[in-house]
Amino acid sequence: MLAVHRPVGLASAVAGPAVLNLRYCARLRESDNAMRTIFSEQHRLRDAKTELYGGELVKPFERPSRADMVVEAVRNAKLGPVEAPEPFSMDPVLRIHDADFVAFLETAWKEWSQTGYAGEAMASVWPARRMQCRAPRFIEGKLGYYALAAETSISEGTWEAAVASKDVALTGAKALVSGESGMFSLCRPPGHHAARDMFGGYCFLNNAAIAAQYLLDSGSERVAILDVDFHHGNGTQDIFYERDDVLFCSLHGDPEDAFPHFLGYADETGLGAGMGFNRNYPMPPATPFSQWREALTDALNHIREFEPRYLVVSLGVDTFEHDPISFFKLTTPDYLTTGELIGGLGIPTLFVMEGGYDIGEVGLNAVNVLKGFEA
Ligand code: 5XA
Ligand code: ZN
Repeated sequence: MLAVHRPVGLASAVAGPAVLNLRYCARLRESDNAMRTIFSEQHRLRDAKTELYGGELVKPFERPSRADMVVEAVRNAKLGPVEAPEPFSMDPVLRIHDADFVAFLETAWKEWSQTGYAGEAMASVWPARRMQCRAPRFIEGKLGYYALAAETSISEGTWEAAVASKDVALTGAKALVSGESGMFSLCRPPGHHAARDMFGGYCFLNNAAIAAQYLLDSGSERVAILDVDFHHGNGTQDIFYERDDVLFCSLHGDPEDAFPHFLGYADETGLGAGMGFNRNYPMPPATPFSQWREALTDALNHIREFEPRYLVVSLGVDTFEHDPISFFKLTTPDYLTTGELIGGLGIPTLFVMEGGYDIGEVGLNAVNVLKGFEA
């Protein structure tokens, strides 16, 4: 990618005295190319035992080994250093999520386990059409009020893992502000389905949205979010739908056929000031890379025209041909091309991990995007 935004320290060192130690220069160039990965061991605290899938309670597809496979692939590929996140306060979270929703997430497991229920906390009743849309007192009702889907249980440690995951995103964002040109926030649990006041689709706090808002709050006028996860980023769309400072582009399985079903159609283009700043690219079952790439190219053109200071990529690799819960046909080499195309924008970019459930390949596919970006 274009070296648009070199870390300040390196820039001044490179422009330093005329006589330079060549080995030192080579090391500088190496580390300049290395992409830093932010990763928290705390992700393992999110280790639910059950997911509602096909009418059965199964072992969740979104499991700790996913992130472990990705960080192993990062290390094997020698992509760059793997660093722990720094802790942030809840202020950046509250810029995106409602306080009552955040309080609910924080206490949901305790409230649920105190009832004496044997299983994990899952929504089973909703404020459906013509019912009252308000949060009741009892945890069963609260779950239905704040959940957008039933598959995602809240288990012990979920809140702590979600908090660490947003720190992973924010640490990556902070590094961009300090001058990095590309960062990988290996978030888990993922975030792009989480709306202002809803969890579901394995997501609790919207890491990408929190990072994007942090980048804006750090003094940039415009930030773009490109969501390449197989599923529509309904939460991110919902959060920024009426705003013109964030362009949201999402490539995903057609909601006629794919989760989350009730958002992600092409005619959702934004509202009010946000009109024209939301672009959805729904695609049908068995979509091959050739077709997906056309959508990506179009989205990248819109991002280029928007001239954002930063780009946040919701990086899901459940577009993979062998993903167990999705239906696109991307192959492992396609992820390299994807990274190269994104890198061609020359915009400082934060990659935020979202989905991808082929445990054997999730690491290689994610790392291929990052390697392509760096190429
Ligand atoms: O990106 N979102 C996901 O991968 C989760 C989909 C959940 C489907 N029940
Ligand atoms: Zn997904």
